[in-house]
Amino acid sequence: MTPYWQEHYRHLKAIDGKTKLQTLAFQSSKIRLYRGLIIEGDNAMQVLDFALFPEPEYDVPIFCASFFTASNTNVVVLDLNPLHDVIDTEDYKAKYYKNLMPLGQKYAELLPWGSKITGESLGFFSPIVIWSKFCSDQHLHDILFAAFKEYFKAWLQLMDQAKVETNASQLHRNCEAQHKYLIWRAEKDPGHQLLKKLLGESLAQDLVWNFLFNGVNTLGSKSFLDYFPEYRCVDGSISKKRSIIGKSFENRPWDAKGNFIGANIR
Ligand code: BLA
Repeated sequence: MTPYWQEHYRHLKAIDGKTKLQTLAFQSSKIRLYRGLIIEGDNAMQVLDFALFPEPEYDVPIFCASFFTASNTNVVVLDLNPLHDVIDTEDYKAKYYKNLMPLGQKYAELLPWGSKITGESLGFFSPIVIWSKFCSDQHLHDILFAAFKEYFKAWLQLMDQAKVETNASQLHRNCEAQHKYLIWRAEKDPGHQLLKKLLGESLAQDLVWNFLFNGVNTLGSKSFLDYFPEYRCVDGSISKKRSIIGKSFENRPWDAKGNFIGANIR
């Protein structure tokens, strides 16, 4: 692992003079970007946003941990976000998630489903996603930490066993899938409002586009609207709305075998 070009973002001070933001990033031969952001504010506000992106030669899922805590509420996403479709097709799901379903099922029973969620986000999640909201409780925090360790270990194993892709069209497909994911999060991640409040508009934009979702300017040339045309306003700009289809999925839309049992999200 080599430290990445992160010095500029290493320690950031928020406008309020109290909240501290720290980042770290690395890369290695198989991992394009391994980065984390920690925020510690007053009133016990805490954020961990941790993600690992494989090199496009590997179609391994993206490791994603996004934990937000404030005034007793915890908002949690922990997942191996799929690079390719796991709702309508079987092959990618069988390749990476079939063996992980018991792990996902274990934590689906221990942590409550977080209720309704931005519909578009579901398309980026896997059958083992942990999407949860709960009041602060040491027992649930311990479960979440155990889940984090197990998911991370599972991801490292997938990465270890991953075979390098040499087929040019498959490589392009991996690149584009990662680019679509990055541009979705760079444009619509729910953390942006808070980052803007803490850092001001331009530093928040810089952090999001150049650090957190690095690769968004290099892995592909399509625009957000090319991938998500439903967000186009009449004047050609991107709708400011976070979601076009709104929030849905009151209950977990995956069964224990990894079949999608929710309503159509397209
Ligand atoms: C809330 N974060 C959320 C929600 C989701 C995610 C699904 C619930 C709101 C919703 O339904 O949209 C996370 N959404 C994701 C992830 C993906 C996605 C991981 O589509 C991946 C594809 N969260 C952060 C950071 C901050 C943060 C860095 O990652 C703050 C700096 C905060 N997340 C945050 C806050 C909320 C939230 C404040 C609650 C506010 C809200 O619901 O809009």
